[in-house]
Amino acid sequence: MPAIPATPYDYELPSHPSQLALVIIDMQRDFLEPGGFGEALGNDVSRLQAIVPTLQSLLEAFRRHQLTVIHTLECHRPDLSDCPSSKIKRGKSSLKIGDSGPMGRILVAGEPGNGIIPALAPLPGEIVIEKPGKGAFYHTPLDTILQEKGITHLLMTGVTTEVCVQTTMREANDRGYECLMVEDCTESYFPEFKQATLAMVVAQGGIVGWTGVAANIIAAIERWVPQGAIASGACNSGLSNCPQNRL
Ligand code: TIU
Repeated sequence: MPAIPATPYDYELPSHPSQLALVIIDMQRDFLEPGGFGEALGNDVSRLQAIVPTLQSLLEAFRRHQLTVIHTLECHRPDLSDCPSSKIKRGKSSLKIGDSGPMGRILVAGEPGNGIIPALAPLPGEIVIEKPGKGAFYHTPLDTILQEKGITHLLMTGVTTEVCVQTTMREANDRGYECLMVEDCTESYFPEFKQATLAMVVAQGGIVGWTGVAANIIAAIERWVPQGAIASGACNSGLSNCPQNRL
């Protein structure tokens, strides 16, 4: 089986390309642009932009070869019935979840600020998971979808490294998925937390999984699936945000 150079050792790809998915966590305006949830929490959101071109290249490689792509959004229903009061109350910001900000209501599904940034907007056929928690498996159909599609290997990307990306990777690892965190396709508001997360994932012989870089993954995919693999078409709307694919 082809393998990707990785830490703590090579990451073996599955026996068939249909068993691999790219998971893009929460690349939303709420986290990457001023006026959203990330800034309301007191963060400098500008530093998350750095990964966008590299993540675009990885996404394009997956699209070119018709491999499975899964986007997630952290969001809540407009009535906030899926948001624990502890999450609303947490922090000292004057702008809380559900409040109106410059990009609409903070972290509420369907608001302009809650959408995925245009550079990474989902295409028809790509899976979009709306999640109320930090982990993408909590109160979502993600595990069922992965099982139904026979997916065993996940490449983890997105923001923020130590919050939603790491939580999701740990959830996936406990469920038996072989996960690799893509170092240059994930970012944190705190560079030291990103480095710490990468280190703790691979410690103890890969206790949570692997880390690797996008260029090595793209090169491996180009060698592995030159003809393209599996299309997961479910949405024929032609709309770039493909809302009916949201799960
Ligand atoms: N605050 C922070 O770093 N992250 C989040 O609240 N959500 C995600 O990581 N997506």
